[in-house]
Amino acid sequence: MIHKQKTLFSGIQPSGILTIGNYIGAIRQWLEMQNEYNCLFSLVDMHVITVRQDPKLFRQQTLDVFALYLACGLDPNKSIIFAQSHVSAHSELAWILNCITNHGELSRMTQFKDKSQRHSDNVNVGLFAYPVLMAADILLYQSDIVPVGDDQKQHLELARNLAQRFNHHFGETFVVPEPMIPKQAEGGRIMSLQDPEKKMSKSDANQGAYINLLDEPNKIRKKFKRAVTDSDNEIRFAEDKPGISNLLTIYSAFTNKAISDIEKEYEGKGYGALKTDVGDTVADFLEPIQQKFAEIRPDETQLLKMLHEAATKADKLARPTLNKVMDAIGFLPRG
Ligand code: ATP
Ligand code: LTN
Repeated sequence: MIHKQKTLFSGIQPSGILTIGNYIGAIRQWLEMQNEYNCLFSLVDMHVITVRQDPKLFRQQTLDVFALYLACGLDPNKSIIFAQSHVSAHSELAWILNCITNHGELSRMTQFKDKSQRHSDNVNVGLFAYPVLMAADILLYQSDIVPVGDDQKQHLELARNLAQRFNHHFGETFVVPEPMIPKQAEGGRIMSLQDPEKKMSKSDANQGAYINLLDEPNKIRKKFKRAVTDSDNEIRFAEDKPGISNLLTIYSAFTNKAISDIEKEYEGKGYGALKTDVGDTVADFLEPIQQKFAEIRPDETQLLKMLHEAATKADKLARPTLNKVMDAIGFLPRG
């Protein structure tokens, strides 16, 4: 179905090379959506600095992630693909939304609790207010739909609450966005290969825990071979078998086979066979993406030009919302 009039917003932090978790949980949906909605896909770089970054590396990584978006098949002629820091309305709206957000609702956020533990030497106010900036990203474009992985459910709920709260106090201003989250068995939450109770994350200190989209084929195979599983040797999707269930989810995502069919296919076979096949499948799937990345990544001038053009388009869409918000609050009009 075509929903040309509907707006979709999503973003990934360029905090490292994307993992297959990001691909399955987010990008795969984006590729389908870009033909059906008015899409904005952002490199949410302002979110990245809530954790300390090396400036040189950060700049490179942001271009890496942009080139990866393109290599995966996101099309700048169909969607607006831009860097959050290039559109200043994001931080302007975030400040305003900060002023209608309660301290208590932010201190309940799981990601904040997680990250402040992991970066206990740098628990900054930005990390705390991160979900408010995310709400600003979404509300600024009057987004109808936000496709994200399961870990972002709580943040999306906050964005909806803030939209409703603002509308209630200052009059109808924002569209209240709907989340679009794949179920866990459909890849809403891909787990770490080393600790299948934890989500796969590109900033994991243990490289064996994730497959990134630029990992070499042999490295991919090795990481899957070493994936942590249980010891009963039965290939079955079950809550008490998080390692095997995760491998089944990944295999299903990259082959489009139903998990129940994969279970049948592997009846009587050992974990080794499944691990080898998942490794081969993922390595083969990523090969053309890696080739495309190698082609486009070197031309930084071109990449920047594309980002600048997109930022101009995003800015044009964002300004009217910001003006409306500022007017509703009672700021003096600008000259
Ligand atoms: P970081 O490790 O830097 O916190 P991350 O790898 O968790 O990052 P984000 O940039 O926070 O990734 O997330 C980008 C998108 O990818 C979000 O929509 C998020 O829900 C989705 N995503 C991230 N990790 C997973 C995962 N393991 N499974 C499914 N979706 C995921
Ligand atoms: N918080 C998200 C990234 C993110 C995002 C957004 C996703 C920032 N702004 C707006 C969707 C819409 C994350 O860490 N995964």
